[in-house]
Amino acid sequence: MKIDILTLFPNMFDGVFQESIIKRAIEEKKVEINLINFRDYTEDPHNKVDDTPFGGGAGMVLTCQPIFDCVESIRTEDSVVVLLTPDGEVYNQQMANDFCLKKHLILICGHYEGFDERIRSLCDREVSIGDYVLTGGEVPAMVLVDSITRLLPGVITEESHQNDSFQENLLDYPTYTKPRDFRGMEVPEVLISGDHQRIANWRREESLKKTQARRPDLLSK
Ligand code: 6GU
Repeated sequence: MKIDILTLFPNMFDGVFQESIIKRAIEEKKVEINLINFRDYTEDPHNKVDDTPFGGGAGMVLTCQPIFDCVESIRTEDSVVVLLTPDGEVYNQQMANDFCLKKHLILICGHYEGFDERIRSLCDREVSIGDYVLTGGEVPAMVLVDSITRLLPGVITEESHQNDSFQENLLDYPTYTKPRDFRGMEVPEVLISGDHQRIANWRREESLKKTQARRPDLLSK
């Protein structure tokens, strides 16, 4: 998969893709990530990418020209163009599962006070990562890249995402490792029983209990 990230702040991504699983996925060519500064596409003599809003109001608004020209120069029939914006569809595991099947994602990071409404017409999807306000779409783009990359074939073992929280609209069951007794807190007996059917039943039960207690909204889906 190829992911192009359109941002005015490519340095914000330093480090995030240079550690751990994403780093390995890039090295193993499971994913190619390009940071594109759309300021490079501006035709403004002073390299401007924003302007004041028509009708008045505070702040600067990203203009159409640099983003249109940038997207039009990189998009193909295989591209899915995603705008990161707090008024987008709220991101979830189902959307990650869907995006991980695409060949080419173009992620557009909004910034400043906003962007020209006509930029939405370029995009196939608009995505928010939750009901709170961030300074821009960069952190959300990192969230999408991380959640999508880990689902790509061969990046982590298939089994690891089978059990993920949210994969069936259920939260994960509790896990334990050695020692069996830590400061009097003991590992549930069933996990040491060696009885795989009992363990599977217990995990399912614990997943359901936790989801019921913490996220009953998931169970009604
Ligand atoms: Cl995608 N952008 C911004 N600026 N804030 C957000 C967001 C996106 N998702 C949640 N908050």
